[in-house]
Amino acid sequence: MTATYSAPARSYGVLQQDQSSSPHEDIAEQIRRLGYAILDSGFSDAELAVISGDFNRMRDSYIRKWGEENLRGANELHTIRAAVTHGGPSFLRLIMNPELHAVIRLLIPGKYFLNQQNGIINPPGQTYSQAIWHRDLPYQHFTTSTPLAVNALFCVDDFTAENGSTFVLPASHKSAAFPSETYIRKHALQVEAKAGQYILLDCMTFHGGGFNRTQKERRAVNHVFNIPYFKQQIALPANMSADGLSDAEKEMLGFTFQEPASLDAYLASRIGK
Ligand SMILES: O=C(O)CCC(=O)C(=O)O
Repeated sequence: MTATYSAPARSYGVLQQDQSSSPHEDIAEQIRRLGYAILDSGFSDAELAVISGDFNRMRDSYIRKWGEENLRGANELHTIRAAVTHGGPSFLRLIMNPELHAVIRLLIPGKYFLNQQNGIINPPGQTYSQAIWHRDLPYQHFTTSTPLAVNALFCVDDFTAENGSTFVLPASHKSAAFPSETYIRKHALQVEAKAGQYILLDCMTFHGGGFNRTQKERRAVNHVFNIPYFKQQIALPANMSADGLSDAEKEMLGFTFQEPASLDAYLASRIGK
């Protein structure tokens, strides 16, 4: 049993201590130490209603375009890939949210950009592709001193224990291997969050969706932001126009991180640097 009386207020033998002087720094520290945290997006109720409506519209047209049976056959029926390339301005707003970047900037020093943005549906009473333990850099077994990528799962609906809110294995980004079954049984934790919040993870934290025991779908939009050395899940710049995008938006979507196609192009990109 874990008792919850007051923790010691003083320490001895401490030569180094993290400092935190803002809510964003508190969140960044929790992600560094435990691998997960919750962040308020600051979107108003009216903005959340628009995002919710846009999510449904995007999903309907995606299924019409790619076909329900095809998507089911590919185990993709509950995932809407590359949302920003076809879903409209709400999805760019989710990517560029200032609260989100106030935290990611503290976690990833230097440049980072969007690797992927996927709508995720946790369907009632059945399993789905994300409901199994995984890292968002899957098949990778190593640890790093700072995150190489950060996962931001935007909750379109409330995430509750009943509707299969996300499970995390706290601090699992600190060990290369997937933990034992006993460890998982004892330490897996289900994170509840409100619509309009992001569940943030160090991308190496093992996590997975829970089982939705309600009658309603539970919707989310997942984002992975990574250092510019990784390729995107789907090449976003090749699938959307840069017209009307600011320089910051182009950078975040990867337009400025494409690998030069030739030596000529590489040398041209270095002129004046
Ligand atoms: O749906 C969830 O709760 C988890 C989603 C997830 O694991 C992912 O998109 O990587």
